[in-house]
Amino acid sequence: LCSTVVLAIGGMTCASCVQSIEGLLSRREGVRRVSVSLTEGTGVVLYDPSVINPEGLRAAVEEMGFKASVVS
Ligand code: 9UX
Repeated sequence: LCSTVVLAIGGMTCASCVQSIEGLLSRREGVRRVSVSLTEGTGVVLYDPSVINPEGLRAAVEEMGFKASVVS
C-alpha cells in the first residue's frame, strides 16, 4: 500500500528546520510518516502512491525554502 522515498535535503541549519519539515510534510494528504535527519541531510517519507508521488514530496520540501532531490 505505502511506498518509501529518501530525499536529500539541503539548507537545514538547526533542529527547528527538521521540526518544520516533518510537521508540514506529515500534514500533507497521502503522507503517513516522515523522519528527517539534520546531520545526514536526508528525509525518509512513507507515503500512499495513489495520492502523492516522490516528485510532489520533493516539490513540497522546496516550497518550504529548502533544496531537495530524490535519492531513491
Ligand atoms: Mo533554524 Mo531552519 O533558526 O529554516 S528553523 S535555520
